[in-house]
Amino acid sequence: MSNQMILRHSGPSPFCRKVDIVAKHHRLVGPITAQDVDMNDENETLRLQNPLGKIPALILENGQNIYDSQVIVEYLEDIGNGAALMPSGAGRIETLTQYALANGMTEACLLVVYEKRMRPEDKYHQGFVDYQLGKIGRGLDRVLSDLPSLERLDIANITTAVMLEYMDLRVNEDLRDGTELGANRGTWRTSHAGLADWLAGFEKLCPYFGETRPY
Ligand SMILES: N[C@@H](CCC(=O)N[C@@H](CS)C(=O)NCC(=O)O)C(=O)O
Repeated sequence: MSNQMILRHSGPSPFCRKVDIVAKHHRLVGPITAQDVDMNDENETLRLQNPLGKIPALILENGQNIYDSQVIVEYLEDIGNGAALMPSGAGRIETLTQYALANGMTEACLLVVYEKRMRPEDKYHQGFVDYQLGKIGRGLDRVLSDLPSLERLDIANITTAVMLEYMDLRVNEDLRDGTELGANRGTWRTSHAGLADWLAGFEKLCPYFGETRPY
């Protein structure tokens, strides 16, 4: 039995970045050792730790494995020292819904990326990508019309900010081809310019955002 928790993760993963920010906020970085995952390795122990083979997964001191990121966030919130990030009281359901939207948009972004990364080129299915891009586009509209509060750090504004920068990193919803962006940052910054202002405000609120940026 180790007295360290082990976080199976990868730097660019948006779900891992969300967990990293929550761990920093709750001053839990010390007791957590981050361990990179090789997704292409069939013998990767992650597949035993989390049968879904997804990151993040957290191995507790007693050997128990917990996943997915939403459960890990709840766990860190239970044992952490920082102010609560999960909502309570008035507005709780609204904040949880904003959190669910940002998580769902992140899942859709990943499906766009995986369609390119995991499928042979001749099997690339533009209709499927467009279906995911529809979710992302409508989601951006909704985030803009129902901006997560920046009064204090919470799980909705963290997850939304991480999702937007993941789009900068990997997805350009206007190119409609699922390509990785490189220098060409996400066109959401022009199509939904108000979100760029919101993100700048979030960065001022969250000291861990820059520290966890994977690029
Ligand atoms: N719902 C999961 C999603 C996690 C997820 O999809 N992680 C990606 C990396 S960002 C992954 O591990 N993908 C590998 C796979 O889908 O097999 C969570 O919130 O943790």
